[in-house]
Formats: sequence, C-alpha cells, structure tokens
Amino acid sequence: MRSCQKSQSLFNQALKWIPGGVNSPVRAFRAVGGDPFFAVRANGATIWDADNNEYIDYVGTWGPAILGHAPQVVVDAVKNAAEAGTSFGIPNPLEVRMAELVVNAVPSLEKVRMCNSGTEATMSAIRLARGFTSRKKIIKFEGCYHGHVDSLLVKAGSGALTLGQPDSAGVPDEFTSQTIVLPFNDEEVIRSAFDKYASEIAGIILEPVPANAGLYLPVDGYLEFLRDITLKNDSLLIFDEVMTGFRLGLSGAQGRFGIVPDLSCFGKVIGGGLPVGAFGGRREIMDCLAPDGSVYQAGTLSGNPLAMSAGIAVLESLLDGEVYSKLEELGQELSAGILNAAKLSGVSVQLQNIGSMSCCYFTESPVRNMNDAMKSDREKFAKYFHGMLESGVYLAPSQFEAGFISAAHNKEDIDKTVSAALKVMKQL
Ligand code: HOZ
Repeated sequence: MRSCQKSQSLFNQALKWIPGGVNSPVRAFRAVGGDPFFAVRANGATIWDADNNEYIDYVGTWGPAILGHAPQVVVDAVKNAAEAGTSFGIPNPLEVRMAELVVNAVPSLEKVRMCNSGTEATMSAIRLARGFTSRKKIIKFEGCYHGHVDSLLVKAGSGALTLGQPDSAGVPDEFTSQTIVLPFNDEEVIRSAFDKYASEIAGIILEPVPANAGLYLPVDGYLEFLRDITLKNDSLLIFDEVMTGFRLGLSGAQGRFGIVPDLSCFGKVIGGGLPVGAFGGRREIMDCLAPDGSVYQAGTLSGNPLAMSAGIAVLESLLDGEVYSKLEELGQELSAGILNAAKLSGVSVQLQNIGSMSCCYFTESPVRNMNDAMKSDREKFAKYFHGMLESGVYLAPSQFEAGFISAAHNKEDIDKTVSAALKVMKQL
C-alpha cells in the first residue's frame, strides 16, 4: 500500500475550508470511494502527489495537457508573457495570434471570441444562438455536459452524473423550461421534437463525441442527420468541442467527421493548462455579439496574455500534425492492450476509443448513449480504479469521464499500464 499521509492531512484541512474539500466535485473521489491525492508536481506523462508517489497520468488535467504536463514551450511562453504583464484589460497582440490560429485550423469558423472556461463558451454560444435566431428552445442530449450553465444542467454528464445529480438544485424550472433533453444517437426523437416545435428551436448543442458519461461515438450518419435537420429548420448546430477541439485533430471532431456546425465551443487544449474558453462560427452569427450586435458577452480576463501565450505555444506545436499521428498510434495500442487484458482476465468490457481519448465500461452490451453507459458495473470500475492507482496509474476517478493520452506518453508507459490492467483485472 502506498503512503498517503500528507495528502490525507491536506484533505482534512481542505474539508474545513472548501466545500467537500475540492474546487470541482468529481475530484473528491466520491464515485470510487476513498480520498483524493494532492498533486504537487507534474511533468510529461507523470504526476507526483504530496507523499512523493508517482503516477502515469491519463487525466491530463481533464484534457488540456495534450503535450503532457509543463511542456517547455508553454513554461517559457508563460514566463515571458508574465514578465510583460499578467493582464491588460485592453486588446493585446496575443489575442490576434490566437484568433488567427483557431480560425485557420477550424474551417467552420470565420470569427472567434475568447472567454475563460468551457462553461462560459457554451453559455455564450447558446445566448448567441437564441439572439441570432430569435428563438428560445435548445435541444441538448442526456449525458452530454456543457459546463455548469443553468439551462444546460439537465440530465448532465461529468461530475453531475458521477454524483447521481444530473439535475442541480438551485436551477429554477423556468430556467430549463426551454431546454429539450433527448437521448443521443436516436434520430426519431429529434424528428418528433422538430415536428412539434420547429419554429421555436434555436439550436441543438452537443458534444459530437460525448465524453462526459464515459465515451461513446456518434453512429454512422447521425451527425450528418443533425446537420441536415437543423439546416432544414433554420436552427443552429452547436458543437461543444471543449474536449474534442484540437484533441481529435487540428479541426477537432468536426474535421474528423466532416461536419460544418454553425457555432463551436472550445476550452481545455486551447488554454495550454490555463483557464480559457472560446466560441466561434460564421461571421453573420458572430457579428451579432456586442459591440457589433445586440447579444451581450464580456469578461475582465478574456484574452488574458498568460492564457493566450500558453494556448498559442500549444497550438503552434500541433500545426505540423506529428503529435496527432503519435496520439493515434498510442491510443490504439493502449486500447488494444486493455481489451486484451480484459479478455485474458475474463472480464466483460466495452473499450471505447477515438484518437487519444478512451473509456473502459464494465458491461457486455454496446454503449451508444447515457442509458447504455449507466449499465456499466460501477463497483467493478471503482475496484479497477483503485487497483490501477496502487499500481501507479492515475485514471479519472469516475466511470463517467474519458481518459486522455498526451504526446509525452511513450510505449513504455503504455506497456506498464497494460501490465497493471492485466494484474488488476485478474483480481476483479
Ligand atoms: N468537468 C471536468 C471533466 N469533464 C471536471 C473538471 C475538474 O474537476 O477539474
């Protein structure tokens, strides 16, 4: 058993002053039992806790660390930027470079606005969709998580689902009365919604690859269907690419699946580990934002030079595509290895994988939506999680989160992880 004394003592202190001892619920390990470790350092693919235990990290700060932790290009960029001033509150040249990089990488974008988190991005995107269309209703999917936006915190994934609270107290019914929640990967329910409310639906927001109830993929033709039906009904298609943007390729899931949404939301990777969000789309829609248009959106720290410099350093490192080739290869290797470990151990799993993202459900039946994901044996997952942690592998402490590989992982990390999985699964 590894020693966790220092983490434990920090957690006891944290519990006195921080609700649940954490600043974001899923970190509390409630879904898997036990208490969280406290990280003091992270470099490359490794994270160290306060007791100096080290782990191969597949959380990657929940997605941003695509180059691994503390890549030199990011550390240098942030240091340089800090010396020139940590915040200006007036336009700075880094914002222009960031916008250029994002718009050039994602074909559906003509303009982009930076904000400070994925939550801000989705909140602003749906406000913009409503302002542009002069309609109120938004369709979202069960198990999709778009940050903790009031009107989208209905049957939400991530920490909300992890804690069995997909709907939040404190959100009045009136705030969600214009939200239509439907199961993912089901065309019929979408058709019925449009039959009933066509002229009222401002847009559909979705994670094109839902990664907040574990990870499942759109079935063939589904994203095309959503594109088609929104176009026919003058509704907007909003891709929440906070997780998949710049992760599944330079042009995200939309590039990978060949879909052109009207609006897209970003976060995580584009911030290089600093707090960033962004949303963008066609010029005629984006120009509805203040100060050009009547949809208000703002932020004291939006376009912050530290965050811009970190994000720019990451995006520039991704431009030649080499990182993505490596991630595809490692992603396939890890998934094949874990699947094989499960087979050898006689454990039924659904190993879901796309590029550097993956999730292992402990169920025999295919997972295509939140209901399927809920069938996973979460007790088994908790045992698997703790077994892996003891073996020096840190997975997300919830069945309903995806795992991430970074460019700093190598074959040796994958081999160690697969050996650990085999050992742990044999004991399940
Ligand atoms: N919403 C994040 C994962 N999908 C969790 C963020 C965190 O707890 O840091």
